[in-house]
Amino acid sequence: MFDFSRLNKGLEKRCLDKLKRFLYDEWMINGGVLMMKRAFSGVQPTGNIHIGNYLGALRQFVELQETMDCFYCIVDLHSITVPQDPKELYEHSLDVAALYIATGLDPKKSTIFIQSTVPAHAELAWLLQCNSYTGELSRMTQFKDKSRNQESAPTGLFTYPILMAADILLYDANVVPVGNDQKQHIELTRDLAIRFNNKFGETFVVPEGKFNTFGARIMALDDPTKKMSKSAENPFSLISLLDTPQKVKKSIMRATTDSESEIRYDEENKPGISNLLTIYSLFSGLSISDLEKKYEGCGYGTFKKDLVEIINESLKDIQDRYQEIRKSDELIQILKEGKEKASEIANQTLIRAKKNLGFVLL
Ligand code: AQP
Repeated sequence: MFDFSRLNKGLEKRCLDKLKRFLYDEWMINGGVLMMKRAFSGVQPTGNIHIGNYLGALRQFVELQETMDCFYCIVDLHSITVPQDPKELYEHSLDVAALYIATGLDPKKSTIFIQSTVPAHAELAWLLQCNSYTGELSRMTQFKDKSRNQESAPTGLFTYPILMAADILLYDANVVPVGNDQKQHIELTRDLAIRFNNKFGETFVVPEGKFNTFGARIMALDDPTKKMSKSAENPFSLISLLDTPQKVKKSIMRATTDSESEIRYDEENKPGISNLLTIYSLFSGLSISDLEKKYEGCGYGTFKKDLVEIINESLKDIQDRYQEIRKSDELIQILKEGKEKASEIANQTLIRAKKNLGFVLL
């Protein structure tokens, strides 16, 4: 961080104008101060992280920590929008934290914390709720999907996109790395921030979503028209980062394909094999066209067997690291430090919002 306002005014302006032309995407000038941009994202502890979460979101988290000031959260308040077994919720929250680290997040570079340990999330969500409308929430497709076939859905399921907006806005995040199932929620967050700023004065940074261009939506293995999901009923529809090699093999060998045998990327006519090609490409680093050439004339069986090996190799490293960290005191220490750092920043934003709303601050 460099404070240009310490320079004399003429020099400050010249330096800033020159710098702006050379700034990388990851940097910004805020109030005369050159700063790293900030990223925020989270994962729900609704089960074990699957390869969709990993390829669509977590790998981006790890990349971004090299160039941005990153805050990554285990969003337990979101997970209770659907029923959770308390014992499982507790274990899954620590599992997700350990998996964050096992997949490459470095607590020295990223702030890792559990959402419910920072009360400002729930408080800001209320302030935003009072400035949002049932009409805009009714349009959220995730609410429609998750409440389908329920006569009366939990209120939290309806309002959680506002909690997500609060999560992001509390940290003045410029960038939100997510899978593309979250596009609509990021748009809502932007709308809420702009509305609040217009009504009550500059309060929030308006964030942008960061979506992978490829692999932003990994599909379910048993039904490639639906996204892979932690809470799916069929365990073979997903591959969790903690799955055994045998479970990975079963899931891939059973994965829905089509009646042809040609290994070709065609999302519309061959969604199953296209999904498997995407997964193969992301784990191996080989392009889709390289894979199509490699498997020309081979049947689905050979392709699937190789894919099982590639996935198992990648998961082994993650699982070894996970075993080391999961039961260690280090994990709790990392989460405590994350809570402290996150609270400091979140409380500043919350105070700004309350002050602008006209609340008495004592
Ligand atoms: N299938 C997917 N492909 C790519 N990215 C995905 N994400 C989720 N599913 C896929 C991204 O992973 C991050 C964490 O997701 P989440 O835990 O906050 O909630 P979710 O999107 O609702 O994920 P699940 O797995 O489907 O959980 P459940 O079943 O509990 O609802 C997000 O960035 C998400 O975009």
